Amino acid sequence: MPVSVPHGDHPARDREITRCAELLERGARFLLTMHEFPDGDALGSALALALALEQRGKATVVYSPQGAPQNLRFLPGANRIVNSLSREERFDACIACDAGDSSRLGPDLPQAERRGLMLNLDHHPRTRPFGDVNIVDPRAAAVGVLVHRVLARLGHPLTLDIATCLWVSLVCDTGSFRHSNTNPECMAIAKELVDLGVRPGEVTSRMYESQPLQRVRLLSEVLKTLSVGMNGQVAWVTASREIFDLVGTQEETADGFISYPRSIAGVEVALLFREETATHHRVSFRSRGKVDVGAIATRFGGGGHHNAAGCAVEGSLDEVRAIVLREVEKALERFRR
Ligand SMILES: [Mn+2]
Repeated sequence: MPVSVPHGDHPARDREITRCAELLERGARFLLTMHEFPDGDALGSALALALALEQRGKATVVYSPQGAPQNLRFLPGANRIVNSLSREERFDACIACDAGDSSRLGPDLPQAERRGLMLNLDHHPRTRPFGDVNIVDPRAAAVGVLVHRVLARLGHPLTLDIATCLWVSLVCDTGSFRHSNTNPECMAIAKELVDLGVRPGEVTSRMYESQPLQRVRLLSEVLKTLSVGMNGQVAWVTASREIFDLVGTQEETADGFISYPRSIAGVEVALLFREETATHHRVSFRSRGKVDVGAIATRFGGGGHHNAAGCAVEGSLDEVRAIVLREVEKALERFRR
C-alpha cells in the first residue's frame, strides 16, 4: 500500500529534487560517496540510492575509504564498497550523502572534470553547499529521508534491500526513533519500510546486539575514565592510546560510546575524546538541547548538528581536553541564571 509522504514542501527544495532526479535519469555511471568513518545514515542512504540506480540500469561505484564498520556489513550492497579509486575512473555524476562538508569526503574523490556534476544530499545545518545540485534540508531526520524523496520523484519502487538500507539510515540518525529529530515524515517512511518487509528486531540485533567482545572490553576501560564537571552538566570519557593498546583494538571500536556519558541525568553536554596520535585527538559532542555543540565543533574546524557534532583537535590529550571543555563551559555559562 503506498503511503503518502510529503516530498519537500519548500518550492526551491522541490525544484532541487526534480533536478537531482533528472540528473540521475540522464547519467549512466555514478560515484556514490559519503563522509569518512561512515555511520548508518551515510552508508544506508548511499547504498539505497546505489541499489536503485543499478535497478535502473546504471553503473555505480560506492566509495568509502574505511569501508563499512563491522556492524553495518550486513547492509545490502555493503560488499561492493571500494576503499580506493583509481585515477582513471570517470563518472557522469558524483553523489555525496551526509557529508557535512566537502573536506570530509575521501582523499580519492576525482577532480570535477572526471567526476561530473556533484549532487550533495545532506541535512547538516551548517553544510556549505558544495554541490552543483544541493538537497540540503536540516529538517530531514536522516539523509535516507532525502533519498526517499528523490526515489519517490523518480517513481522508483522500493525493494526490500533498498528499504533495509533506508531503515538503517533512519534508525541510526534518530537513535532508533528516540531523538528530537524524529518527525512525522520520518515515521511515515518508517511505516512504509516495515510494510515492505523490513524487520526492525532483526536489524536492531545486527546493528546493536552483535558486538565483538573486544568492544565491550574497551567500553569497560573507557567508562573508568568517566569525569563529570560544571555541577554535573558536563560528562566526558576518554579513549586513550594506552587503552586501545591494552585491549588491542582500533579507534572506531569506540564509536557510540558517547551515549554513556550522554545518558546521565542532568548532563547537558557529553563528550568523547579519542586519541589518534599523541598530538591529534578526535572529539565527539552530544547535547541535550540547550547548548549548540555544532557551533562549538565548528570553532575547532569540525561541524555537525545542534545536538551532535565532532571535530579533530591538535595538542596533547590534556591540552585538548582543557581547551574543548573550556568552550563547553563558556557555552553553558550563558544559561546560568
Ligand atoms: Mn546523517
